[in-house]
This record gives sequence, structure tokens and C-alpha cells, in this order.
Amino acid sequence: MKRILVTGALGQIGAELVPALRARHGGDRVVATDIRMPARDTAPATHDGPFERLDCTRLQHIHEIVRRYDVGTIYHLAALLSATAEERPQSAWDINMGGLYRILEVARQHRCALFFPSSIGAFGPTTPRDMTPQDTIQRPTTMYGVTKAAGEMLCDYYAHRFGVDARGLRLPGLISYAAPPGGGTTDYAVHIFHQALRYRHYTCFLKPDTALDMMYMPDAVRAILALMDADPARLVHRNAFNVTGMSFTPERLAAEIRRHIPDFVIDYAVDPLRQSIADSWPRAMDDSAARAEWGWAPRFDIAAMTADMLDKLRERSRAAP
Ligand code: AKB
Repeated sequence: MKRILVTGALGQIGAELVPALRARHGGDRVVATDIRMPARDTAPATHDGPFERLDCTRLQHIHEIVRRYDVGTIYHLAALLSATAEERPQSAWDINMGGLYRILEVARQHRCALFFPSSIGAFGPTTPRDMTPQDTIQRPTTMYGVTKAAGEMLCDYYAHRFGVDARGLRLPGLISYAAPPGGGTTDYAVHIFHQALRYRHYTCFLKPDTALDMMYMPDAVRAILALMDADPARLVHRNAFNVTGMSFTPERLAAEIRRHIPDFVIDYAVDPLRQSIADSWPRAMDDSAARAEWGWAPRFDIAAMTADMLDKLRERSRAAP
């Protein structure tokens, strides 16, 4: 059996996708890579299987790793997130677009299947924000969104023109306990849990009534695996499927946390950059294409996610030395 390559393996998705892939296929069959070296003893991506340092803008190095490990499927997670991409738009273009283009070229030449995570960021202020359709207006106003919308089209192009089995999801904001997100607009929905447990207080960078589409990471990992397992004959879209788990505002999430930590307090210091990005994104997407074409259904709503996040973070802090 050919091996699986994961780029950006030390990031928020990789930290949970790599262990899930290793549990399914065996540790040595999943090659975790990242531009960073892992901090000693802390990164699950480096346990039970190979880890390689990889800069996805270096074409020859990607070829070399794919050849050396006999890779058949690539999960390309390496990217800058929305707020960082807005601060460093030129680097975001090089990393997000340049990286994807090189990965697609390697996939074409080595006949690899590819997973590409797009995002709610691929939409913009002229897109319907509620029940955002699968096929609709895409005029993003951020560099992150430009790279995600163009990335979706590039994946479709490689699928139709060269027969690369490129599949992908439009992921909402992801909430997870295993690894922190970095540089995103939806990151508040992770930071709030850490601060609630530690200080009973969180200062949010978005306005209290900013509704955004969100998903708990176990659902995201299930969605990625289910899409990659799906029968290609049933896939009408193949790439850039809307998937959603829940939609909430900061004040709604704070109220849910208060059901477990009654003295938790939230206040607000709005960051204009991240607020303007959030205001251009969907509040809730219509994921009926994913449901119909490959059987997608989320398991976690805001109540189940909040209870599980708090349990898991408490367990981790008890286990910490
Ligand atoms: C971000 O906030 O940039 C990401 C995303 C929604 O794509 N979490």
C-alpha cells in the first residue's frame, strides 16, 4: 500500500488528522511534514511514524519525499490563515498558492490523490451569508480568501485537465483542544476555552453578535476521511464541499460556557481587521451537497462541543507534569 503525506502536520488540523490516519493505516504509512521542527515530546504528529521538515514552496524537495516514501495520497494542510495572510499578503500568496500549485504538480506527476482544505474564507461580502449555497458568488476581499477561491479552481482544473483525484471541503472555523490555531479570525472560539478555565475571563476580539459558521475538530476529521473514502462516481462536485457543524456568536458561546463555569465573564476589545474579515464571511453554509453526495452529517452541536472541550482541556491539564 502506498503511503500518505501530510503537509502542515503540526498545525491545528494536522495535530488531529495525523493520529487519525495513523490509527487507520499504521504509523509508518503516514509521513507527517511541516516547515517547523516539532517541539520535543509535544507534537502528536511526530509520535509513531516518520516526520520530515518540508517547505511546500520547494518543488524538488516535495518530489524527493514523495518518491522516497512512495506516496499515493497527499493531505495538503500547509497555509497561512486569514488574519496573518492579511498582515503578510505577499507571503500568503507564495505559501498558499505557490505551495498548492507545487503540490498539484507533484500529484499530477506521481499520480497522487489530494485533499485540499478550502474555507468559509473563499466567500465574500456579496455572497449570501445565511444558508450560503454550494454554488454561489465568490468574490472574497481578503488575500486568504483569494488563495482559497483560486485554490478551489486550481484543484478543479487539475482534476478535469489531468485527472488528478483532488477533493476538498470548505471548512468553517474549527474548534479543537489538541493544538492551538494561529492567525485565524475564528481563533477566539478556541482561546475562550483556555481563558475560561484559567482565568474565568476572556476578552474577545470580535463583537458579541458576530455569527460565524463553526465545527468541532472530531467532526472535521470525520468529514475529511469520509470525503476521501467516498465513491468518486457519486461525487458531482468532488472539490470545495460546504460542510458545517454549528453557527454561533461570541455572546452565545460565552452563555454556553457559563452553564459549566457560572462565574465566567466575557468582555470585548474589537480588532478592526479580524472584525472586517468576519463580517465578510458566511454565518451558516448550506451543506446539502455534502450530505447528498457522500453522506455528511455533523455529530457535535454547540452544547456537545462545549462540554467535550471543557472535559478534554481539564483532562489535559490534570495529565500535564
Ligand atoms: C481562519 O479563521 O482564518 C480559519 C478559517 C475559517 O479558514 N479558521
